[in-house]
Amino acid sequence: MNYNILSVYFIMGTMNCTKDPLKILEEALEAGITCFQLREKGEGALTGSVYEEFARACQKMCLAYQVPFIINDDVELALKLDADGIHIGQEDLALSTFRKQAKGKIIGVSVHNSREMEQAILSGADYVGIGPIYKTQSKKDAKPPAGLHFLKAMRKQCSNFPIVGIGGITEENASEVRSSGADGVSVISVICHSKDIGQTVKNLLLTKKIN
Ligand code: 3NM
Repeated sequence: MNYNILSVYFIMGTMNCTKDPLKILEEALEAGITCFQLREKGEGALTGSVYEEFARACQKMCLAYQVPFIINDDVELALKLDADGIHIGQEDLALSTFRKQAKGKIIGVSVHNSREMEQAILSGADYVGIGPIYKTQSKKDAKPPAGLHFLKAMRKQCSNFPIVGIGGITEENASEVRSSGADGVSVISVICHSKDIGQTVKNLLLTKKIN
């Protein structure tokens, strides 16, 4: 997997949006996000055919911008739509099912401790999401912030493995997340709630490893 796709990794579901989600996605794609994950989860999430239609619309847009389209958690839909990949949590345990059925696709796994990190790599993940780095409002069952300390420790443990940081990341703190070992930053609210999505994405793209 090309590490560069993790650089500015936008995650969104309709429940994260206060304006038209497809408009938000289009603005983010136009500004240069490097990856998109559909995460239609939690209160008010779309289901059934409406969910599938929305997913197809997101996929079509990502394809137009040549940006990978990843689906959170839903192996069945990811296979049905021939998505570019799937992102799973520790509870989802879908890695082997997806890998068997979808060779060459991207698989991301959320990890919260050293053992989970090791397990994800052994199971064949392509990248891991480490978080929440900071406090987040976007995930109700988020664990307490892991901080940069954990990120640094995981970078040390696995020197070359692709890592994306997640949780409470903003234009202001993205550089320190990169400096602590993340190959990219994963964000929901800083883009979904931005008054100027184009500028926010550009600012995130400009953030760099310091040192
Ligand atoms: N996963 P925001 S934190 C989807 O820690 C998600 O695994 C997390 O949203 C984890 O950028 C999180 O608005 C929410 O903080 C990230």
